[in-house]
Amino acid sequence: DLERAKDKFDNSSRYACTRLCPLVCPNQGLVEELRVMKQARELEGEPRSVLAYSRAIAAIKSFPHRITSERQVTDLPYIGTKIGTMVADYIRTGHIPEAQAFSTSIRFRALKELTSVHGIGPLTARRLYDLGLRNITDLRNYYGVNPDNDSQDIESLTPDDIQDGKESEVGIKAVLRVYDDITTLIPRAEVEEIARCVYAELCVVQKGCAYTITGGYRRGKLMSNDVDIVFTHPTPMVDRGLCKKLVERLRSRRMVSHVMHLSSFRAPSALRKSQWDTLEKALTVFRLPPETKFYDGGKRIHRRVDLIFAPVEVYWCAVIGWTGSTMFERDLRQWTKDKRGWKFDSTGIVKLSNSEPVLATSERHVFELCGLEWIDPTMRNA
Ligand code: TTP
Ligand code: MN
Ligand code: MN
Ligand code: MN
Repeated sequence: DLERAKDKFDNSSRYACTRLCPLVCPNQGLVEELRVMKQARELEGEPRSVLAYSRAIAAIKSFPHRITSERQVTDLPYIGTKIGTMVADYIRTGHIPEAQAFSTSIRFRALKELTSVHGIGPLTARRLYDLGLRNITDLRNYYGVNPDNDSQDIESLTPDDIQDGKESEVGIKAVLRVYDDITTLIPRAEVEEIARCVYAELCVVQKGCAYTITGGYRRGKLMSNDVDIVFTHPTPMVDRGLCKKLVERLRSRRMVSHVMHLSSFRAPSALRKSQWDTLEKALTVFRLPPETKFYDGGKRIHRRVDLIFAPVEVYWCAVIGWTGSTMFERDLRQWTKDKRGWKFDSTGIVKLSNSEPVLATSERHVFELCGLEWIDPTMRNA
């Protein structure tokens, strides 16, 4: 079946949303080396170069055979002479020299560790690096934070801390306290248990909701960095304000310990800064209640859990938008604009000519409307 499906896809297409892209590809070692190059550019603030590497990596991930000569990749999109040379080096030596240099560089390793804290981006990391900070221990000293190990205590954030779009030093300190926990990968069974548990609490707040676990989990990752859940309610408008109510419920039940970001519903506006702004969402730190079986050495691990609420009319767009991968999403937006003249994002599809919404009744329906062959979530790992 998959073999047949492969014939429908052209792995030299420039749009990642028209290629099959497995989680692990036949050229995974090469991909890992190129990811180091990409991350180095990210950390040094070179977005154009980051995008070039992202595209090349996505193209290589769709190539179904082990690459044994540079000629095999020259027909792939986004592989120019520079990356072509890196591929040739990799074929010859099993490494990309520049990537090896970054991997062992003190600056690269420090910036990588500093940006592994949610809320610290490359710019802040470079500033902290210049102040002499190199690792998590340095950060904890700098911000005056102790790791929180016993932590049956819930971080008390005042209602003022959960305002629209607020991300601050409060957030960084909170993350540093639970850093060891939230950098521990989450197995699939625990992802599912967390979703069940959150849903049970949601049912208390509002009956009849539906949800899909999205993110890397849905793309087939065995271990996830966080849990992403998209919710809706079949009755229009009933979803409105639910996100905040759910978070308050979870806080009162001592399951949500930190709210890193909360945004409530806002009417679509030409002024909105990013496409994600109009869905209600909460980026939280969560712990399963004591009666559940997921313990680590007798202690419940804090997990990052993202809760997203979508109106029923755009639920499937939200599910696709939050399933990823980021490169898949990027090219899906581009494809829909180029081929349909529509704007796609997780808040829905609209015709660019007259702002008319295009409604979809299922995930497959979104693909059909956009003129795309169906791609299983596990093949969206561009
Ligand atoms: P992430 O949770 O950041 O990443 P992931 O689930 O692919 O992998 P992991 O958590 O294991 O590291 O993002 C999930 C998807 O949600 C991502 O593919 C794109 C989308 N997304 C948004 O729509 N808006 C956002 O602000 C972010 C961070 C992600
Ligand atoms: Mn995720
Ligand atoms: Mn992530
Ligand atoms: Mn997430």
